[in-house]
Amino acid sequence: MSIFDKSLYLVTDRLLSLGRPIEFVVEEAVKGGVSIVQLREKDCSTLNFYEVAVKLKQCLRPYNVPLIINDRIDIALACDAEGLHIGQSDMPYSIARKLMGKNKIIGLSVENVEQAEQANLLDVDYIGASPVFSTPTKTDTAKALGLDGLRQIAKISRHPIVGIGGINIDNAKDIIDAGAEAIAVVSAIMSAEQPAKAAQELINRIKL
Ligand code: TZP
Ligand code: MG
Repeated sequence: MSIFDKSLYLVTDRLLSLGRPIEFVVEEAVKGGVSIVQLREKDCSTLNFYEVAVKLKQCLRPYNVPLIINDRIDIALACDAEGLHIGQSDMPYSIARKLMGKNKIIGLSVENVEQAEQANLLDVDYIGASPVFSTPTKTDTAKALGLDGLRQIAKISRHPIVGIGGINIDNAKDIIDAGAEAIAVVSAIMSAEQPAKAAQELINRIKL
């Protein structure tokens, strides 16, 4: 069974954590059933990014939950993260694989069917279908795929698919039914009053 099989993937955003430390929200979310965590930082120093990554790595180890670093391969290597997530304009996959090694997880965002076809030529561990729905959390995205776009990608992709963008308790199951193995959320957990409960409810919904 793949680690992406009907899993709940949390992507962090420090601005959406209601003032709580990222590691607090992440640990609560993991207690609620999150099984993969991506540290995504947009506006902090390298030192701060590295320090949060090390803290998260320590916090996730007892739960056996992999830490994926968004974009910054230097941070992923420095904290010995389990994986790296790259977008279409980030480090090319072949270089990322060479630097990370064959045992690490590498995920690649795809925004349309053509990019998913290209990803079929690469040994990425998963693709992130992005964004499924438009979302205020990230506005500089490609056009939303919608469930139809996600279905088209699922039809042709040989990789496990993680859906991201605008996913919440009401549409979580639709994402799995459209062919994704996992759902990735930011605000549905980072901004939840009770992140553990929010995670548990999402998991219950997708495991149906
Ligand atoms: N990549 C595509 S959409 C997105 C990212 C990081 C943000 C998703 O945030 P939310 O709050 O789950 O809609
Ligand atoms: Mg990126």
